[in-house]
Amino acid sequence: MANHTSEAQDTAAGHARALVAYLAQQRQHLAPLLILTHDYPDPDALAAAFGLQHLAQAGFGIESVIAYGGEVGRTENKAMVRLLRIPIHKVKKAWFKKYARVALVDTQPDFANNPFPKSRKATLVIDQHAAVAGPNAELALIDPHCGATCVIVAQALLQHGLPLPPRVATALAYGILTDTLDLFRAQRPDVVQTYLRVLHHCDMRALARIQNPVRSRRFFITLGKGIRDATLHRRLLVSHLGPVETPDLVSQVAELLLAYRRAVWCCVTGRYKGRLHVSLRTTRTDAQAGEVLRDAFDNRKQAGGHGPIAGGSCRVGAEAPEEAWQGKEQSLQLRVLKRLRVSAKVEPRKPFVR
Ligand SMILES: [Mn+2]
Repeated sequence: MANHTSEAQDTAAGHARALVAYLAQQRQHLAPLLILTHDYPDPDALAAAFGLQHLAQAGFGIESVIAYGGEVGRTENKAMVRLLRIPIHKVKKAWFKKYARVALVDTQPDFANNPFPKSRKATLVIDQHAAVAGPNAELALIDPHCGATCVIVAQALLQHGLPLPPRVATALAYGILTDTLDLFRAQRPDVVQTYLRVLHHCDMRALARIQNPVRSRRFFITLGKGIRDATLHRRLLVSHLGPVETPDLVSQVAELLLAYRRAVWCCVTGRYKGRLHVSLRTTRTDAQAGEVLRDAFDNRKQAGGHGPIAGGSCRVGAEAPEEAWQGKEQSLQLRVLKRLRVSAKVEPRKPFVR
């Protein structure tokens, strides 16, 4: 089959049509399909995978398995998987031999945030992140303006006219909400319309429980450290969490700290299993945080993002001495400061310590 990459358009409808047509045409050849999310999957990735699995199975009789690398870290995401009974599995290396057909959602074959073998061609790619090069896939549906990857899948489900089970609808609604900051970042009317159509089928009680989960003591200990450690360099708030229970805490703390009235940018790091995880957030909706963070890494492929959201990680080594960790944290911080043109002469201060 020829390579085919659809261009971004005014609505996700074209992509949704292409997805439905592809599944219909290839239905005899796609099973068993491995649906792969990015590592440490977020609600959008989980919803896109769950929605695609339902569309493939209920619409076309295509069996599939959902897999992810890393962990489901955030308390909200764990609640989402548990309450909506999303059948996800930790990916095993052998599965890339076992499954001839692999669909990537919310990520792309050459991105560093998934374990897909870089030399291999994917069957299907559905993503909202701008592609540096055309993804190596039989069908690539890339839409950088759709708000959330699961919007493409949701539109395909609605177009096909399948009944939307509450579990799937709830996942899709939550995926759209989290990736668009409660629709604030929904750039197109069709994103909001898709959300409203999906919301109609939601389990609102489950949605509320996912959005307001009970949290562990460890969460508050890490949050406390993040607050105490935070330093303000002009409009950039930086905090190094040290060892974290899950890398997802890094982005979560970054999002919480960004609410500080004097912060326009927030950069948070955390150490986890030999890697330094970094999250960068900004209140500037027109900013390209991914570009800023990529410039701060030795290897640009270790970071990525969309709009005001960026994340990345690099190896330091589980046995590395404290100085090595601190050195990496400081060099990253310096590069972000420089990239955001914050003068090194500005005296940083700790805004949350008396
Ligand atoms: Mn996404």
